[in-house]
Amino acid sequence: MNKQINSLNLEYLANIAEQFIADGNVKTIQPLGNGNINDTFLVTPNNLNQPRFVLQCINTQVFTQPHLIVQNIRILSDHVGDRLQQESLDRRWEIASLLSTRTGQDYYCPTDNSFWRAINFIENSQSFDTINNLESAQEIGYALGMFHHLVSDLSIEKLADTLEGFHITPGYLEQYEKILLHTKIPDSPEKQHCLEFVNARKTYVSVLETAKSQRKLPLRLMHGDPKVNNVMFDITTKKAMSMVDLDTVKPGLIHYDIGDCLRSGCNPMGEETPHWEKVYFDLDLCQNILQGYLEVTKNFLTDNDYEYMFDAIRLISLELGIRFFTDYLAGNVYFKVNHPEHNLLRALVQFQLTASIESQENYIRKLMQKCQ
Ligand code: GN1
Ligand code: MG
Repeated sequence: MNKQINSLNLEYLANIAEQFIADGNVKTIQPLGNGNINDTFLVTPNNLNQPRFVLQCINTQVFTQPHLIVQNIRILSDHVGDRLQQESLDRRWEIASLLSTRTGQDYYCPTDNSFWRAINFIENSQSFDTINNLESAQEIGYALGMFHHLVSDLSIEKLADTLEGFHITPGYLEQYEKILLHTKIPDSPEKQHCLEFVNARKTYVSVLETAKSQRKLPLRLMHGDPKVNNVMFDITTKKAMSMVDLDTVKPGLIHYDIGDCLRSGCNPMGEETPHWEKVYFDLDLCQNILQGYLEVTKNFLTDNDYEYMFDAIRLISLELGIRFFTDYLAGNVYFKVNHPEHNLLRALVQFQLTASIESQENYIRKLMQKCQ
C-alpha cells in the first residue's frame, strides 16, 4: 500500500483503525516512520480516554505467517512486563504491547486479506535515523543490552521463527548467486564495484553460522533489527527507554544484533545517504555503543562472544549490502524504494561501510578489549 493518505484510502484506513478503538472513532491518521517493509500509521482516536496508537499493515509477501508475529509479541511483552516489575531500573523502560480488536483479537484482516495489528504508542518519546553524539551512542548500546538482558531468561522455544532464513548470511549469498545467473547486468562502474566487492568476500560469509554449528556461539533470543531508529528516547531525560519493531525477535545469534546495531549506529552519514563514497565507520561512536551495551550484558557474555564481535560488525554490513544489491538485481521486490536505483545506492553505502570497518580492524579489536 502506498503510504500517502488520500481521501479514498482514508476511509479504508479509518475503518481498520476503528476495529482497535473500543469506544469512538478516529480523529486523525498519519504515516509514521520510514520502515522498509511494513506500512505504519499513527492513529489518534477522538475519544480522549483512548491514547494514540500505532497501526501497522504487515507485509505478507515478506512475513508469510503474520499471526506468528503477533503471537511472539504477546509472549514477549508479557514476559518483559513481568520482568520489569521485579527490576529496579533507574529509568523509565517500556515494551510495546498489542491492542485487541473490538472482538478481542490480536489482529484484524479486512476482506482484502491484508493483515493489521496495533500497538501502543510510547508518548513523550522520539527516535533518530543517525546519531552524532557520544551520550546518545552510549544510550543506543544500553538499549540493545537492556533488551538482551530482559529476554535472557525467556526460553527460546517459546518464540516462533517469524522469518525463516533471516540473518543467515550464506543463504543471502546463495540468493544473490541465483539472481546473478538469471540476470544480465548492464555495465556501470558502480555495479562492477558491487560485483567485485562481494566476490572478494565470499569465503567470509559463513563465519557466524560456522561458529554456531561448532557450538561456539549459543542460540539466544535476538531482536533482529536493532538499528538506531528502533531505539526510542525519552524526550525529557534524553535517555533510551524502549526498543521497538519486535517483528523479527526470534531464536538466533545476538551477534547479528550487535553487528546490526553497530553498523547502523557508527555510520554518521546514515544508510540513506546519496554520498556513498564518503561513508565511514566512526570509532568513537563504536566505543560508546559498546560501553553502553556491555554495561548491561557483561555478566552473561562469554570469551567466545567477545571473540566474534568484530566478525559480526563486518559481516552484518556486508550482509545488508548483499541483500540490497540482490533486491536491486531482482527488480526491487523486497525493500520499498523511492527510485529504481535506490537499492543499488543503499548497497554501495553498506559496502563502503564494510570497507571502512575492514581498514580499521586493528583499532576496533583494540577498542573492544578496552571495553571488556
Ligand atoms: C528492514 O523495515 P525495516 O526498516 O524495519 C529489514 C532489516 C534491515 C533494514 C535496513 C524484515 O527493516 O533487516 O536491516 O530494513 N527488515 C526485514 O534499513 O527485512
Ligand atoms: Mg524492522
